[in-house]
Amino acid sequence: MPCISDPASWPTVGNNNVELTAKVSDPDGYVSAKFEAWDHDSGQSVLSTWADTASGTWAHTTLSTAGLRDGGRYKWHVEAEDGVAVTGFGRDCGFNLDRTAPTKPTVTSADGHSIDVADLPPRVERKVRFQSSDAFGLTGFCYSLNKRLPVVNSGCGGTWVPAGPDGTATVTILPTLWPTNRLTVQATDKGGNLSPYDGSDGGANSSTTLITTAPNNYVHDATDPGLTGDRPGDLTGDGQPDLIAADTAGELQLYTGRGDGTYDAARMVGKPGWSAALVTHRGDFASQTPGQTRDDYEDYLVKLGSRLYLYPGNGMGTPQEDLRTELLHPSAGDWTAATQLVATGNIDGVLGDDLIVKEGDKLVLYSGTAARPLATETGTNKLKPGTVVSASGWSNYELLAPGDRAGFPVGDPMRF
Ligand SMILES: [Ca+2]
Ligand SMILES: [Ca+2]
Ligand SMILES: [Ca+2]
Ligand SMILES: [Ca+2]
Repeated sequence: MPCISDPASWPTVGNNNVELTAKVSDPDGYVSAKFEAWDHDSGQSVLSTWADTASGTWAHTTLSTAGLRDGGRYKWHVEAEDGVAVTGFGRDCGFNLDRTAPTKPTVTSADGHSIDVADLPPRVERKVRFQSSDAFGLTGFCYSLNKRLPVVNSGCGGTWVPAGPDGTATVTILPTLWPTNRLTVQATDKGGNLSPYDGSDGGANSSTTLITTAPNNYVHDATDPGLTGDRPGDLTGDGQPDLIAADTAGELQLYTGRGDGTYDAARMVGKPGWSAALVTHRGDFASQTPGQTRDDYEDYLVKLGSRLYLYPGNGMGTPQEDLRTELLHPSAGDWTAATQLVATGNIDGVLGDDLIVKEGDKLVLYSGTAARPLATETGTNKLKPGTVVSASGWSNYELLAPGDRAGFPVGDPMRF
């Protein structure tokens, strides 16, 4: 611990012991450092000890904080002795001892819009302010939106923001859910103590605030009669179809469509791990919200290795990796034979978006359901047997997902 004399800048320690250090020197080469520590308020001594060291090096000793007073202020100093002469004590240093957690953070709006009244729709950035208080001050807040914040002993399992001297921080969040988004916030003080949080979504120690949203804005036009969610192929909610692909580094890249056949520069929406992935999107097969089967945002069907996964989209172009579910092949052990996936939207005329898979030489249609997920055997993630729509002759053809490019005819998968 460095020697800090100004009480306003004293370090604060929590449950760890304190390592006191001092650089001491003596022309004779051998030196002993005498450490003393005491309770600043009562004057009671809590340490008096010697530590030998070579001249010019750091002497150190450990002060156990086990018997020290929570909320106490302590001081310490050092002098050097060589058995003949003493230097006299150097300046007094200090520290605070803090084992008391900061208060549970409050979350308030910082953008003039209410967070608990349906005011703004999802997919609009919001500014919110965190506030907590602590006797010795905060280092910051760890927060997570619509994802459980891991309960950890140290470090932040979510997003970290430092706290100002007033115990607040203002952050920008992007709620994507309707009607509620769960924002979990935990404060950390300078002693490393964490505000109450038990990992739950309710109860006294949930530390979760609901961010309420108004119904979504969907971009529709006269060509979309009856459409209820984002337009087919649109992953970002702007009404234009987008492209997505894994690159050679294994990152998943989103190319946002401009609507004129061109695309914005790639934006990474998946960290490395997508090497050789087959990715398709066109349709709503799942929801980000537990208990719902659809959310009107496009989702991602992905073949990774020999397995097929469904990733809910967040309406902003990012697949929700922590919410993915594996879809099992109805008969084969895995999806090794699948060489292409094409989400087609509703192609079989039966309510629900569908998936066509090129398996070897044939095309197989896996149908969706009125509730939106692909049809599965009851109580499992195993898809119901698909319909072979073409038994042979497809191994040398590439399927194109309709709508993947602006102006491309929408309809049956095409050979070319
Ligand atoms: Ca504290
Ligand atoms: Ca788009
Ligand atoms: Ca969805
Ligand atoms: Ca269908």
